[in-house]
Amino acid sequence: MDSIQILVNVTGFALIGVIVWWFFFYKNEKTTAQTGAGGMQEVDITVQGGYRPAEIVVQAGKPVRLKFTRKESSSCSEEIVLPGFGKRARLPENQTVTFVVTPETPGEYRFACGMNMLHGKLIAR
Ligand SMILES: [Cu+2]
Repeated sequence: MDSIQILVNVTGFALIGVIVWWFFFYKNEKTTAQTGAGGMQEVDITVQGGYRPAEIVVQAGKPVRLKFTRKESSSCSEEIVLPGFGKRARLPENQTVTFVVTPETPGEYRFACGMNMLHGKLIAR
């Protein structure tokens, strides 16, 4: 093997490693909603190529304030849909859009972009 072939092989193995890591080991950042003044659960979500945090642990039966701030111009994330709560809204760039939702029963409540490509969820306990 000449040096180009070695380089191609090393690069290929490195890419395989990244892909394996992504599928099997990458975990979404999980956050527990903070309880703010007035006893309302609150969480700030940054929208940029996905949702950060993408998994939010909340208490069931209590209202949660979700504050989405979209920090990109990509059209993919311009809409947010919370099907479990019948909510949908546009996310203007660099503005915060707030929802108040109440997950009535324990379980998972997903949210996504308008194309259902970016995903996140509330985990109500
Ligand atoms: Cu999208």
